Amino acid sequence: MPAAGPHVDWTRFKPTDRATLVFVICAGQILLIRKKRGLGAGKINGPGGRLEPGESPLEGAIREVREELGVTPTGLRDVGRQRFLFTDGYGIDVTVFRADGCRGEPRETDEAVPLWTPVGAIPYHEMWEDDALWLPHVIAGRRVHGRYVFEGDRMLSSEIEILGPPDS
Ligand code: 6U4
Repeated sequence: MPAAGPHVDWTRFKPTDRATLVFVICAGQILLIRKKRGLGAGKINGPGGRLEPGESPLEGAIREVREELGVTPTGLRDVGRQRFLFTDGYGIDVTVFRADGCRGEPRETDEAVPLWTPVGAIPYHEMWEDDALWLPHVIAGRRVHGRYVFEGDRMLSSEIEILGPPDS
């Protein structure tokens, strides 16, 4: 991973889209998905997606988990914000939530295949490159803010700030 990458003035960052990611973590397992379409199709990630107009991040997070896996996440806490700028100019600002459970049994949909995974066996090599930098902190109970530049699938630079535990 390069220590330095393209210089970006993040104070002027205007994302094309705002989105969410949700990691349900309970009983030593984390609920991941194999994404079937959209940005990052084929990769493993948490459920989530772009916000609809007028929707709050919390509302969008719950809606996306319902749409992608047919379950309702419970006990969501905001665990930070990850911002991504792609070299083609696309930008996405992602609010990340941790959830302590879900109502129902996750099932495969047109958008995703559910993968309950032991927290000690997360397949980072099949995920976006940035996840290995910040998801371990979320699992350990911390909040993390991050800013990344990508060229397609390749991470060119990263800056992360590790914060304390989420407000309860
Ligand atoms: P459609 O196909 O319009 O329903 P939607 O589910 O709204 O798609 P999607 O899935 O195409 O949105 O893209 C947004 C998702 O991609 C968000 O959940 C965040 C995720 N994402 C994008 N870049 C990422 C990255 N570098 N690392 C990461 N998640 C990323 O962990």
